[in-house]
Amino acid sequence: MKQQWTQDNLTSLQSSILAEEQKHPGATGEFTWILSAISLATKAIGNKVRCARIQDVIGDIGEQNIQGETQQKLDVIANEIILRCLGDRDNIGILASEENETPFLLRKRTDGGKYAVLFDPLDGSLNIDSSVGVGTIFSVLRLSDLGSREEAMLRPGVEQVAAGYVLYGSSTVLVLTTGNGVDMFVLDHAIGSFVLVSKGLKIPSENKTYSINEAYTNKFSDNIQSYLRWAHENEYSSRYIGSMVADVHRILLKGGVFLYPPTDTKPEGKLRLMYEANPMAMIIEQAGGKAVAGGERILEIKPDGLHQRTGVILGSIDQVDAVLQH
Ligand code: P6P
Repeated sequence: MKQQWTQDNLTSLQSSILAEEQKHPGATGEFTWILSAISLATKAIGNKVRCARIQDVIGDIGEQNIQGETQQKLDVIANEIILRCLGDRDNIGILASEENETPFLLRKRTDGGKYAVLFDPLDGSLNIDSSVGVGTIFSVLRLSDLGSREEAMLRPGVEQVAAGYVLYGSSTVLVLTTGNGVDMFVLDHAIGSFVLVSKGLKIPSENKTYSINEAYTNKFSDNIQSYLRWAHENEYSSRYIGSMVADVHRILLKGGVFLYPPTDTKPEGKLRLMYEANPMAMIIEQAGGKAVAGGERILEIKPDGLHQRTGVILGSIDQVDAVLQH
């Protein structure tokens, strides 16, 4: 199906979300309130990413985060920008970040804190010094009756009410789903707004491209190694950037399959379930694709920890199935 690109009328992120909310009687517009904070925060982060090397934002801060990864200056800056922009949204009960060991319990559900927003503030930040595309990934959950306690947030990905990412690449692209398909916006710096460029994105099939870090081939399971041998013998091409948002965005637009499987040194996988795999899986499924961890649907994994990791295989249904057949 030919990709539908809409540039004939100027639709901003806010007007697109408001139009969507009007389809739901009783919608209170509080969703727009959260997404406008995400829009503001990611515009500010994009500005910092674009000024890397001009402003002193490159390099690490000499400390490790909860993940045991060296924190980059921009990781901390991006994290603080998001916490500031989202923190004063009075319908957010919990904020949870890759960069912080424990979530921020802002307000109880009974005090209006109805949503949890989980995010990776700057995924792929180790690539910033070489100007490779990096991104912010976010997931929105409605809090259960457990109020603002952490358990209220540990819900399977099928319960997400919204998911999205912002790719700070050659253009600044926001991809968003609120459960009714996937829409894509590009930041028009001339007017300072994310403008709608595609509604109802559908992931193409029949693109024989895989995206995986082949340096770990000998550490993958036998079935992944068997798949790679088969792909090499069947005219597949390989594309791997090492920045999940950039790799997944390419898969969303062009098709193919992205894999970050468990290895013998990372038996639970590397990517985090709650704020990387789940939001990406919701976007890919909403675009007509498939997202699994081994044989299990990622969105049905029952989380038992905020920072738990998972294997990831996601992309076009035909390409994910080609992996699973090995
Ligand atoms: P590797 C970036 O550090 C990240 O978390 C994802 O953005 C990316 O997909 C993955 O790790 C790359 O990991 O082991 O291939 O460098």
